[in-house]
Amino acid sequence: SKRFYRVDSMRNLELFDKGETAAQENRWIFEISHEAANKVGGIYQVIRSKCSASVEELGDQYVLLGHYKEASVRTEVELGEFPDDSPLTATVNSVRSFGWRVHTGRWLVDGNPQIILFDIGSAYDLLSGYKREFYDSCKIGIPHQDVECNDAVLFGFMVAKFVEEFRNEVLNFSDSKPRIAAHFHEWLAGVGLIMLRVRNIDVATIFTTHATLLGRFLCAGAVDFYNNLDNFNIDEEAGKRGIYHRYCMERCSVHLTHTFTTVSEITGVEAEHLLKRKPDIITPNGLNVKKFAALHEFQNLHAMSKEKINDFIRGHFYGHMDFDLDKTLYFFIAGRYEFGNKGADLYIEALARLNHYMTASGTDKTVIAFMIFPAKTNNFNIESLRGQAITKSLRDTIHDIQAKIGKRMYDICLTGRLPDAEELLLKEETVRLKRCIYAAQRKSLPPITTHNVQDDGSDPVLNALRRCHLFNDPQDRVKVIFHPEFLSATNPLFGMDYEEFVRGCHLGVFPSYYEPWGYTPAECTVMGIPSVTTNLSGFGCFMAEHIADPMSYGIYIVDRRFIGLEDSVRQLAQYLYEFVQLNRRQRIIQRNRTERLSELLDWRILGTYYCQARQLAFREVYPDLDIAEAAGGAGRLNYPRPLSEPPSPTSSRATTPAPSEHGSDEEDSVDSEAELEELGVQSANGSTTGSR
Ligand code: G6P
Ligand code: 1S3
Repeated sequence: SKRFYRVDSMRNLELFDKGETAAQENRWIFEISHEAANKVGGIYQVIRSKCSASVEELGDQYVLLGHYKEASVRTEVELGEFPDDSPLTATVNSVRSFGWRVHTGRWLVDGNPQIILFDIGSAYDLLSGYKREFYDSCKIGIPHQDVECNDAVLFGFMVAKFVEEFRNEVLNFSDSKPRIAAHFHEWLAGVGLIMLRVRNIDVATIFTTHATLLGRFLCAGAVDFYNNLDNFNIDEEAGKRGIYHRYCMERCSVHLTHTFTTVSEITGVEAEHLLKRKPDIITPNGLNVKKFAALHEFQNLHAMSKEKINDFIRGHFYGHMDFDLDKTLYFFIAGRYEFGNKGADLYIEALARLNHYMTASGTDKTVIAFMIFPAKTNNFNIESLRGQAITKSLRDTIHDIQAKIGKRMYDICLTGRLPDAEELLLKEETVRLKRCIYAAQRKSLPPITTHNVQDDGSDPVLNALRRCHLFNDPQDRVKVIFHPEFLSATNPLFGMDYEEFVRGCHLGVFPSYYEPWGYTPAECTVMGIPSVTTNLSGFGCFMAEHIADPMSYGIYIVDRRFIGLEDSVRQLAQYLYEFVQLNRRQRIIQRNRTERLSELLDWRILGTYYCQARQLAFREVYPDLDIAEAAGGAGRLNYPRPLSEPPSPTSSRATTPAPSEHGSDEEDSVDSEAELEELGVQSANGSTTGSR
């Protein structure tokens, strides 16, 4: 199973010299995607987060090519021309002379890379000619009504021509033979790769798929996907779904590229069956860890963000605040609204069981489970807005009274005596408070959704909540809130962006069925928030490979591959229940451990797989050139069982942070040296131990 990749300590010779080596070698890297400076989904996150590491490695030898979308460009890109002595400028001028609108500048993200954006509208007249050439060269016909594919053809032809022109121009700028790599992401960008290959342009090509078209479709239906990978009649399945031409574009890109990569081993196996080529290398997705790094502050950030969520909860549950916020845990699921693929079905089912376990055990804890998926809505619902208004009014009233009491107390103390109770809180202030308290009464239950969902009757999350009877009843220990919109700082209910929200939660729950990588749990990890993932997600498998006991590091991996659905639900419910039983100290220890995994997900480490992928392609295209090994050094990144864990086989079952011997109260003491070390506090013998 390790045939695809190994994580090594890869501070290799060509990394991080800001492109000096690349410039000496006349080596140029183009990265091509529709999502460059264009926020659509996961690929945007891949490219954006990688920019910093790419520029550290390649400097201005690294160039992004993307699709010009005016609205995105306005906020994401600083437009401007490249220097006159750059071969890029000569190439841009050359393609502009065809009448094409080509915009250049720098993407306003960490690393600030050069970006070239093609306005496909300016080549629209050429579409039918391009489609004909495409058909003649690879026999793929694009139906005229498929606008997305038409756009892909225009973009692909423009990119291919640009790279071809660049290949010619760059010869005028250097005596050494150029090495050019063009790295294409996903089938939508594949036409450019196909055209470079069929036109025999001397460029090394890499193609990365982040999911297969057919895989996503098949999984969204009720299909036992992973047990039938070799049984599907793939041509027929693509035809039945009306995506045959798209699937052909994808498959053609995969077979024509010099190096083929996918983001995880599991998607590699999928590609082997559905695209009929085994990836040459796996390129796992990283993050720009520096951006999330809060050093020792991340625990405080958790507490601060949690307080903001508490405020929202006070408003949402007004009239029903019969649970203790200090003993409340926040869970959440978030992502693209693919109910089954993202495992929302499993999450809700497991929450229902957790509710039962908690009620039966008589716990005084409460779980509030958020579901954040964008769905069609008619704005926020009145009840949610009213809740926030009512608590705000109470807060403001108390604030006002508090200030007045303080002033009265001061004036009375100045006279040399202590105030009586009735001098402090006046009758009219009691009346004001009573009015607020009466306004905060309600007969109805707190809503299970914050918005008016358009397809309320058929919405899968709402229906699952109804089926499982999760209605925020007072006796429920698990309360639920469906927020059918992505979070933003301007949100009138939360006023928090996604990152801040995640920091304030206790556990991210992502029990996906179809998840080539899965950025959501990875983001939790670098913020020191534990999460649940599965052995069908690229991220989950990657973590399992590198961490001896993922659970004690706050990575819970649900088995969705080798056991049945009912058993997976039970396992998830059990994980959630075990998590609920941790006391505060144990949660703090676990968050410290989770955050320590960040290095494993840093592009500065994982970017090396991109390096290796390019080198494989370079070797094929330029066999006569001396190409250095990308992955050097030893030191496989490995996370052993934490020190404070009892050694195996005592814990034959992987454990969460070892429970204290003295019970499990919230403020339980931390006894062992190792646990003190985990907490980063002064130990009994006086030495200060850090968590790093
Ligand atoms: C962080 C803060 C602590 C706080 C704790 C709450 O660790 O630094 O001051 O007590 O969060 O943790 P909890 O898991 O209960 O939200
Ligand atoms: C895909 O986006 P998705 O959420 O549709 O690409 C992402 C980036 O590689 C990946 O993280 C995700 O699993 C895929 O599914």
